[in-house]
Amino acid sequence: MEPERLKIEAERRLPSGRYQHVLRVAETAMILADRFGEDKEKAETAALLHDLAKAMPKEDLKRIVESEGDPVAVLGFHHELWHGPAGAVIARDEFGIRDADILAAVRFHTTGRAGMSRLEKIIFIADMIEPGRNFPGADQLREEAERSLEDALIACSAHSLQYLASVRAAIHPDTLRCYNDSLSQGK
Ligand code: DGI
Ligand code: FE
Ligand code: FE
Ligand code: FE
Repeated sequence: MEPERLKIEAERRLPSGRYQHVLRVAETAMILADRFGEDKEKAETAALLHDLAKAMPKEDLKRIVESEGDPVAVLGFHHELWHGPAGAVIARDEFGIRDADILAAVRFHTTGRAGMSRLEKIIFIADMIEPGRNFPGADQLREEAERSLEDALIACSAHSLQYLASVRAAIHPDTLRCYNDSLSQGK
């Protein structure tokens, strides 16, 4: 699907602040794709789709995830974890996206997982370092992403785990597996 069409859909489904985030993730993902040898069009498509379900009511997200049998077992966790898997279903069923790598990048963009593809890593990282993110430590994550996708994944994953533990949030197994697996691929 054309990026312009995806932008129109994202704008229609999201509040303007969230839509601007999606545009910045797409720009960042294309830069990372260029830097680390991934297909830029795929990176842009996955980025424009990644938060498509973010503004949907919890009940709708739950219904969509349940209809797939909750394959990545997110329903027992905070509802923030539901919009990725739900977004992947919408991308497939409403947008006709057939590329498994793009669908995985959308599905796992919040938790990450073990054995992520290059495209999945790019979306996971771009989501955290897009220029609108200004949490403490964001610049250090951007610096890592200048040099190495693997090291940026370690840094983003560690940052996310530390944050979640600091607010006493339950950590999804895929979030943990992403971190453990990233260590074995980095420096
Ligand atoms: O949708 P975005 O805000 O752009 O970003 P996101 O989808 O990466 O993350 C949404 C939220 O999910 C964010 O506040 C961090 C949180 N999160 C990520 N992994 C976990 C998690 N929350 C819990 N409880 N457990 C996790 O493993
Ligand atoms: Fe998200
Ligand atoms: Fe994220
Ligand atoms: Fe996002």
